[in-house]
Amino acid sequence: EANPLVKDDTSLETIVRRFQDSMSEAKTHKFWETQPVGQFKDIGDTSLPEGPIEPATPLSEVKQEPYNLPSVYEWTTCDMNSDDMCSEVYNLLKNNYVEDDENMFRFNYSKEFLRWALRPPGYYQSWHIGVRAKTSKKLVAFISGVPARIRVRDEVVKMAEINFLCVHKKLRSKRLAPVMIKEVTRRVHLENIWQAAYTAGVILPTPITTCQYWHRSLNPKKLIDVGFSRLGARMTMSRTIKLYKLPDAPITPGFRKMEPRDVPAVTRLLRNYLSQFGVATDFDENDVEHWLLPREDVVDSYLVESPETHDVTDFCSFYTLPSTILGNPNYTTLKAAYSYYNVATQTSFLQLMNDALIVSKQKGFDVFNALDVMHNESFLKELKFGPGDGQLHYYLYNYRLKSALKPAELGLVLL
Ligand code: MYA
Repeated sequence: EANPLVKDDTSLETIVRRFQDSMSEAKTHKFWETQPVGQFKDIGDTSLPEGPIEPATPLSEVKQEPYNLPSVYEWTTCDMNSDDMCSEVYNLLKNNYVEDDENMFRFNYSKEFLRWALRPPGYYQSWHIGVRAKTSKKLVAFISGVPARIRVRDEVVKMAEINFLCVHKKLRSKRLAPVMIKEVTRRVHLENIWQAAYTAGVILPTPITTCQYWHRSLNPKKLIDVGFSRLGARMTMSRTIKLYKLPDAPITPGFRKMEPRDVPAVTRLLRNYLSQFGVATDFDENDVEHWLLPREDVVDSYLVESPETHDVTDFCSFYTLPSTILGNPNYTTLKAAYSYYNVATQTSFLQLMNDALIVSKQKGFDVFNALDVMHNESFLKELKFGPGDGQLHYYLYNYRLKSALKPAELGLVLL
């Protein structure tokens, strides 16, 4: 059956963006050309070795003072433990962060989500970097990093995960972003870390892989009313609602919420699953406790505990990331769940993810989103996900791969 989602790949905007993307290698990148990242001109050059592009330098050689900002701005370190500071970051992002190509929706990460995302084990406050206007003290830009271990092939590399780069709408195209990226790089270097991972909707030199978002309608009527989806050809509203109907409760016996006592078993399950991907997160028990234990309205994790053996055999998780609906008289917020890490060993992957859809529907989400990473391809079509118009490019800083990965070879989800 045809999937009636419109955030699909046939809109004029999408065709135009695809064309622009196809031209992007021809563009010059005045900033990115100066950085230790894979350059477009080197694509396909197999003589270049895999690994760090430039060596670590002695810490004494790292620049000790912050980079210069235009004189009307100043650096500020954002203490996410402070409610006021957290609200400032929240409001900057709520009004200025990522929108879809048609400017209909804008991410609205919650304060609790930001606290979770920015304070993992071993985080550095110095990597939560704001820019203020000197006279008004208003926060006008932000960039952040958190520490992570990421395995590339056989090597586990200490990295920074860079996220939430945002410049106020009124201050765009003034080359603030390159200064912010250089400043976060400097502060990461000061902790003796020389690599980073990040994602972006734009093409930069050079993606390690390009993933696609898929969307599973949970509340098709609302999605159509707000313009996220449209009725498919030869579809009525009532047929569409019936198409996406789900059972009231999960199907799999032993399916339950993850609890603190499950951390060791979930860590084993995940480590084993992630070991097969070319690039993947290297989770230990501390990481699993932080990133995967359920937190209300932030992250949800479920597992299957075998009713006979009490072994934990399967696991699924998703995070909560609403979007503001821009300029709609009837609705303000789109409630979206984003697939995070999922592992099936005993239950079929299809049934496990169907149970994830069922619980997310029960929790009031309008849509369940998933990237085509890891083994996700195997459930997307069958569970009535439709391809979205959003591409997500994954990047490594100062680490070269000999060749790009397929999305299915990637075991990493950034928030
Ligand atoms: S991705 C989310 C990014 N945020 C948004 O999309 C929110 C809405 N947009 C904005 O706030 C602004 O448009 C931003 C750019 C701030 C994105 N990643 O200041 P400019 C390059 C990297 O005049 P503005 C996320 O958070 C652009 O190609 N570079 O532009 C991960 C050009 O360089 P070049 C980007 O529009 C971030 C230059 O910036 C991005 O006012 C990972 C123009 O600067 C982008 N998303 O501001 C950051 N967008 O001429 C990299 C534009 O060379 C981390 N540009 O093409 C690298 C690792 C660092 C740590 C290393 C440790 C060892």
